Amino acid sequence: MAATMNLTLLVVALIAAATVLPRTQAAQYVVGDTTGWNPSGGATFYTSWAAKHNFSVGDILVFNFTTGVHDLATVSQVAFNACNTNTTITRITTGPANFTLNSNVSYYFICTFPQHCSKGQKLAITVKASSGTLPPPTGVTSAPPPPPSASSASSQASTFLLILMTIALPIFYLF
Ligand SMILES: *[C@@H]1O[C@H](CO)[C@@H](O)[C@H](O)[C@H]1NC(C)=O
Ligand SMILES: *[C@@H]1O[C@H](CO)[C@@H](O)[C@H](O)[C@H]1NC(C)=O
Ligand SMILES: [Cu+2]
Repeated sequence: MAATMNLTLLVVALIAAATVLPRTQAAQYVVGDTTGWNPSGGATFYTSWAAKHNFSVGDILVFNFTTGVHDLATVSQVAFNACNTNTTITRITTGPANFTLNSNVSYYFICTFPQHCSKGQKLAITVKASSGTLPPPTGVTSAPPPPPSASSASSQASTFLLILMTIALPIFYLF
């Protein structure tokens, strides 16, 4: 009876681990969802879209746009507010574009095609601090699903599994 309960607890723990661990990996967001990256949503469309999500270091933004019709530039906050397209920091001209949020900072995205930014094709993202963990090692490039993302996540996973094994082994010896 006690052994059965222990086994139940073990199964519950394993299911919990399988559920929790993938959440430490980077998330991927399609900017504007089905609307994609263009001014058709109106002036506050991307402000509303951004407000619906929490962004963390390592997350990836997918900007869906047609090459030659739109582009994706990062700019300063001042340039963002003024829709100044002459002082871009980075610029991607080929769509769709994936942009990895590498740092715990604010990112300001605009389209540099005439009037697109002022019509609402602009997105400000604030990447929130990772809760209680060390800052990610520099130069970490986390791809979407394949590699088990940052080393902090994988070491957390290893520690968790080690603890789980330590608990699980004596339970197995009960049988
Ligand atoms: C974002 O984080 C805040 C504060 O932790 C939380 O209240 C909110 O539900 C989160 N939103 C989403 C979409 O996860
Ligand atoms: C962007 O991410 C999507 C989904 O993971 C992937 O299919 C696509 O190949 C990526 N594009 C680039 C340019 O990396
Ligand atoms: Cu545009």
